Amino acid sequence: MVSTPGIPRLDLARHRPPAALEWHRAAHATGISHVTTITMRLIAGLAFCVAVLATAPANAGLLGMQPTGTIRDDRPDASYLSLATNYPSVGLIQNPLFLASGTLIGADWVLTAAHVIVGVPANQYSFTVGGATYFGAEVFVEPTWTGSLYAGNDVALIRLASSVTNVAPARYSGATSEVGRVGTYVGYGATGTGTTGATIPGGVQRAGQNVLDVTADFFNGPGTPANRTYSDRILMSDFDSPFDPSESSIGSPNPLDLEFNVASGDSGGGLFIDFGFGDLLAGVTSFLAFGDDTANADYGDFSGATRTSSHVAFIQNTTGIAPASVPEPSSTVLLLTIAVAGGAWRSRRRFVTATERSA
Ligand SMILES: [Ca+2]
Ligand SMILES: [Ca+2]
Repeated sequence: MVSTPGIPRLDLARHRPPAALEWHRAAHATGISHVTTITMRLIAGLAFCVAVLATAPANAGLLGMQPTGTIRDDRPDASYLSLATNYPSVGLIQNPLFLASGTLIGADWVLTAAHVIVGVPANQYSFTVGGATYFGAEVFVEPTWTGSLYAGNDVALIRLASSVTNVAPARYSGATSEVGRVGTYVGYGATGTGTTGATIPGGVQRAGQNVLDVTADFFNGPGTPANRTYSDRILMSDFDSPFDPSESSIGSPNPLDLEFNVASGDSGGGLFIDFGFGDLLAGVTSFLAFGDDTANADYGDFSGATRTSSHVAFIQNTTGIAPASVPEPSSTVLLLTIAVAGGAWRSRRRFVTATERSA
């Protein structure tokens, strides 16, 4: 164990909600139209704040007992824990400051978030997977990482000092058709429900799902804070509530059966997508975004993950491991894809038009 209990979590500073959010709250109380409400939710989202998801380690007892990630109030914990058993390649990372998550992508390679790498010797990173704990030999941070969670470069690799032989590595994806698909987030973060937010420390593997509604550049616009640009190298989903559709900011307001939001400790965890050929690792959990002054992964908050498809060169050049090959779609599937994409484009266009009208 290389962790040091008691170090504060590394959440970024929490800011007051923007004026636009206050406007939303006031207007919503008057019962205005749904379209206008969505528009204002978007404006609130434009100024969202983010928090990194590394978390202070719980004590040993909690590590053995507590589940992870925020879940629907009306779904059993067991369903999320059960889903996680399909993703044995996602392991627990610990460094001297906090616990986080990572995914085994080769016998001795772990893909995680750049902000999980904290500048200590490689052998102070441990990775627990398949019932055993391994230690780092080298760490590699994406060279374009500058510390900005908005820039979409939050990925890093740990080369383990010894190989994992009892867990099949995940295959990572270079496919760029992630938006609109269902993603499965897997990690070791804190837990709670969409109503309470994350209130219980992490340390146990959990998985949940969400639709990857947009890439983060969707939020660039007049409401974006100065000197900030949201990157299209980030996949975003929102935590939809089964009780209140107005919690939704992007995509459908209806939650998936096992709707989920990442929370502290899920940093570096895997985001998996089935493009039709089995689950591939398509993202690395990077941050929790929020527009309500509470970075607690409650309903209405967002999950942000760095796309593996944006970092194939870094991953392949460092590890020698190529992305999974995704077969070319047949003509029928291709036509269907175009039809779906056309529908999404029309939907987005209406959305943007509504925004412009209200501005
Ligand atoms: Ca959602
Ligand atoms: Ca939504």
